[in-house]
Amino acid sequence: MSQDWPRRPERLARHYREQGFWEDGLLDGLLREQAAHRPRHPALISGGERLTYAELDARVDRLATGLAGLPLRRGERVLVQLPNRTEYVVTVFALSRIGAVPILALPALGPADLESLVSISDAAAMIVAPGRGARASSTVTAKIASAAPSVRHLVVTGGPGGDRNGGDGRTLLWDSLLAPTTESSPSPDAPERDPDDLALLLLSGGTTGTPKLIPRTHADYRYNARASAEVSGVDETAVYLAVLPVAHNFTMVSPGIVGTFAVGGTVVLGPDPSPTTAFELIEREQVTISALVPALVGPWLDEARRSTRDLSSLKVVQVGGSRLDEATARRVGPTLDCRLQQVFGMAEGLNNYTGLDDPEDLVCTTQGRPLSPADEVLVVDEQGDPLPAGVAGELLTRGPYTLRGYYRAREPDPLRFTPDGLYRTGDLVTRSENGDLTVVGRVKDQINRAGEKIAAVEVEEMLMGMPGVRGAAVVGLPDPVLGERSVALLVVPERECPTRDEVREELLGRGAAAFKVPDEVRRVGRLPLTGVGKVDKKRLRLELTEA
Ligand code: OOB
Repeated sequence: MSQDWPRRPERLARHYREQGFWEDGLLDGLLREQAAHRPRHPALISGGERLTYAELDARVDRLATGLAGLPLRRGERVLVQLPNRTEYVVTVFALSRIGAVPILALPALGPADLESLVSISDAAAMIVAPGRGARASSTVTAKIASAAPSVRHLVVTGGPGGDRNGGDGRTLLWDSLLAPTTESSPSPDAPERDPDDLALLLLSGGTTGTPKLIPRTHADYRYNARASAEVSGVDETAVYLAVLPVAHNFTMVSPGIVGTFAVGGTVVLGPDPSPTTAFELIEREQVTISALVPALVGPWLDEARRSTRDLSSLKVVQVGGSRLDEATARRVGPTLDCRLQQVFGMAEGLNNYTGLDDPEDLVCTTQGRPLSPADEVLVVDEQGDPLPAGVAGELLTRGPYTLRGYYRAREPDPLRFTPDGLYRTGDLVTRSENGDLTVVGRVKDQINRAGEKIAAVEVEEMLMGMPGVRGAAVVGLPDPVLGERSVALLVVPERECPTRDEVREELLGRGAAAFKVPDEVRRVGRLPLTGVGKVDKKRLRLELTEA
């Protein structure tokens, strides 16, 4: 397996172990450990269901037994696309328990994305929720599963409105995989596993058409989780409310679900991110911490002024995923009567946090500092030379939980990694004398729409496929609500320019996720080009914002 992804050089790995950054445990071991320490402590609350650590751990065992019996084997990849429900948590930890590797797919991903994830990873199984409209109905998923030669099993969870059968008779029901509980039922024989093994594959925001998979190990993920819990003040008394999709790295590990389990706290899964749903849960479950993207902050603050819910248990609201503007940041603390914590993270690894005791100004104007003393960060100019404090440049990083290369990348990618193994984040930042980072933009060609990342090239390629389209460029423009809205510029010399509705139809028809449909479609005479003939996005953005 090890040739599928680059491990850390042995010298660094030893250093991370000796310094205590990497411990010996495995990802699912976190639950086992808590089930031993505090069996009756509430671990997971979702819908009407409340599971203690002992109950959650036992359910993970039951599913692990069922999955092992399929069979699924150590090291095999399994695509998981599930909503914020108990099944997601049980599935991820059960796969981990048998040494299989979950690929965490956000619910918003469309069939085209799922198809390429399955094909890059040769996934042996897909575990999905039943049909939700046209997007990824079981029928569509069943089609993907049967077309992909590697996929042996399609597992569908139960649930309201579920078309329980994919139509081909091969579909298994998630519930049917739960092995019966009997007093004597042994835990599944845990296969030999190593903390340095692959634990999860996460999805990169991506700047190219094909999605990239991020290899994360047991040791690196556990460290990310535990250290994040500490800087977020999460301990066994914490009640973490997950409102963002559970498959997002922010919700998983910063400190999220895994960080909360690492210290024996309680996780509450919110079925949707609306403030009314969230506030009801905060009041009922005495939630202490939650995590939002900037686009949700405004609606939360508005609702807080109207709402009669008691939110006094809330101590920390984390905001990350894209840039939070200072004015909104300043309203969070007073309106919700809690601490704001900005989180600047990436599924590739590096997490930055503002401190809970930092002065107000710092919390509202910076995106925090690296989580670990072992995180190396550099801010460099276009030649790769380090810049002094206060000067904006690209952020490069290397550390105990940051990847060294993507999963099954054909060759080392000099655009994303330096020869020394530093990850080029593509983020433009400034760093203060004290090491606080402020995100000022991106060098990579990606649009950050309300925290969802759109690779411009991918959308451009689809637009170029439309009749009469000779040139296409997609750029992000500042938007007060979305952070960035996506604008498609089309060169259509000889016929009517497609309308936004036509573009939407085309993209959805090609299986694209709805958030990738441009917010605006404009016709242009030509696109500005750089010296080497690439579309000059910098100039384009400038022209558009000045226009
Ligand atoms: C998180 O992870 P991803 O992988 O979806 O996106 C990472 C990218 C960063 O490279 C940066 O461009 C942007 O999202 N970003 C921010 C930000 N947090 C992320 N830009 C400005 N301000 C912030 N606070 O988005 C993610 C992963 C773990 C924790 C938090 C966020």
